[in-house]
Amino acid sequence: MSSTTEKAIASAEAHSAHNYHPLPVVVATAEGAWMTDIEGRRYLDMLAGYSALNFGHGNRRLIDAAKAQLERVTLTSRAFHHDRFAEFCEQLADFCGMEMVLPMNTGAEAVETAVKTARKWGYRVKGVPDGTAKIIVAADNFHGRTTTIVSFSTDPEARADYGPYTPGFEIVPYGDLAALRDAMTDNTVAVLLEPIQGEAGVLVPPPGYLAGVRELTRQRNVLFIADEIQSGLGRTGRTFACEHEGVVPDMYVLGKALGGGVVPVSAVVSGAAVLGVHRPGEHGSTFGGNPLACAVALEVLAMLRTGEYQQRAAELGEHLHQELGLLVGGGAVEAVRGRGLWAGVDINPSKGTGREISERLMQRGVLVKDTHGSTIRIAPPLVISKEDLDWGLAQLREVLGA
Ligand code: IF1
Repeated sequence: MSSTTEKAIASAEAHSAHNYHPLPVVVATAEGAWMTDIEGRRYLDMLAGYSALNFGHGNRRLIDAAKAQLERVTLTSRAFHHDRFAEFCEQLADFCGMEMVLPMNTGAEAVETAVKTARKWGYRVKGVPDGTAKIIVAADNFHGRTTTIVSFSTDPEARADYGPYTPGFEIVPYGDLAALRDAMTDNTVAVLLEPIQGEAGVLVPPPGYLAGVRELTRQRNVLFIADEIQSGLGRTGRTFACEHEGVVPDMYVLGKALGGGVVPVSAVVSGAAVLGVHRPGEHGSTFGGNPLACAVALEVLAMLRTGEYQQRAAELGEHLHQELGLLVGGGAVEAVRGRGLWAGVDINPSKGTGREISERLMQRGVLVKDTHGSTIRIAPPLVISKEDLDWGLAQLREVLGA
């Protein structure tokens, strides 16, 4: 590491809370699937901002849409209408096959919105006695970092020392339909799940699970809330990860890629009977649904409408999983999970921790992120070329001595 990079990192450490432990790279510019650091070294981005950068860095269409909107109007607050709002909500609802949208900014805010909406729906529509609503979630979930959301996390790192915790959540093992059925009561208003668990290590549920959840929730008049913040909008080779099982939830929670890697944009999308429960003043956000956010997200939707990104993720994803599959059993890799351009790779601990593997990949010009000890996550921008993907995989093989 050179002194310029060292200085930049030392300064960040001196002046920011240590709630992250970033790889020692200081990015200055980026384009497509590539980032360049302050010393001119280039890196292949195999993380894509946890799927926020599905369309790559500096995507021309998205930057142009943002620039055009910057010159018109950027913020009005929801105290007034603006001329991109209706268009955005109409387009997003239609794109999701739903009726209503409630726009927010970050993923955690959208999850909070889903939780509040489900509770209110439970009291006003389902008829659950006030203050008794229960929401069922899965073990090893990751839905964000607000006080309420970490209340139903099972990850001590994310949860410890943040109590007292919000009640009203039941945790069941992910992928276990019987446990879910047993946990349901008359007070259950919703089941909130990631259709593929990201932070847990890109965990794909057993076949039939999501369809089973859909069936159980329908039978018990319970809302099925799919947190597609990371899995949605092309990543898995389909628009939504739920589609792999032909499942349509009652509510989509979207974020990350919806903002095109340009601005934070999140939303809850559902039928009118669900989001229709809110009345003026009962929920909101200063920035949610702002003109700049709507303009960028509208361009994201136009791009996704063509299906080309989903197809790319499906094709390149098949290639990625084929190549990673070859490493399994060879001593270096214990397991590979995922769908589309999204993989969790369990490294044999004898090869190093996930962090060590990530650092060695960084030295070779590839950026990934570890999770839970010996797992690394691979999620390149969907615009990555096959050649670049192959080059990145070659670096992984080198680092693993495979
Ligand atoms: C961090 C993980 C990824 C998410 C799902 C909601 C949110 C997230 C399914 C909240 C956010 C992020 C946040 C980021 C790390 C990251 C992450 F490792 F923690 F799990 F992507 F894999 N639902 N995921 O994945 O969205 O409020 O952040 O916009 O450092 O917290 P947010």
